[in-house]
Amino acid sequence: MRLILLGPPGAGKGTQAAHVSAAHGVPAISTGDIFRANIKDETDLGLQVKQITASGGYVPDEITNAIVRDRLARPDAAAGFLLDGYPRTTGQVEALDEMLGDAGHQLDVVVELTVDTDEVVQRLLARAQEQGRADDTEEVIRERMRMYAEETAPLAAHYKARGLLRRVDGMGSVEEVTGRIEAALSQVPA
Ligand code: B4P
Repeated sequence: MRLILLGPPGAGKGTQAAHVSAAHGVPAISTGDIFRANIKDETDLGLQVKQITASGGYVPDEITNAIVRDRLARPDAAAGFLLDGYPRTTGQVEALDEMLGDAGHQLDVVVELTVDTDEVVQRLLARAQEQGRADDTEEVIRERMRMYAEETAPLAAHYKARGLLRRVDGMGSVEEVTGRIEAALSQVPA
């Protein structure tokens, strides 16, 4: 299965990606996790993206696309993958189409998690208390929401036009949302 998980910050992408990855035996590839690991290890990439992610902006497409291209070329992604947090811009959609085309692959489904704005802010502020992520302050959360509405939300229409989009209600418990995602995936033609 080749799947994209779309949704605003705090929609539960990271949480659900772990479930789908385990249930379907595909690697979950999160650009946000890759950036955070590089920031923690103080790599050149980490130093480049630290300020951008801390302020809620988007890392430039050239950098992000190169990372995903390398990751998708690894053997464990040959039979399928789940992309969490990528693509986020139209430039990334185009780059991904090219990457998959080169490999003779096509996407199977794009799942968009929908969640109320107030719920998203509550979830991220709760995470700030538990994990202390640099970009989980109220001001930065609002900037991430703005970036999402401006740059990423329009991608759903693009995938809808291609017949790939499944909208899933992301409100409720983690288990309820997982159940809805699995129901949506069961309708995807094999
Ligand atoms: P991400 O790591 O992708 O951050 P995010 O969109 O904010 O999603 P996140 O994973 O945090 O939230 P989730 O919904 O899983 O990106 C971080 C930054 O990296 C970006 O802002 C950007 O700067 C940069 N970046 C990443 N990808 C990029 C790209 N492609 N292009 C350019 N820049 C890029 O989880 C939210 C919380 O909700 C969790 O704490 C979870 O425990 C909780 N939760 C989940 N489901 C719940 C439920 N049902 N009920 C209650 N709580 C729930």
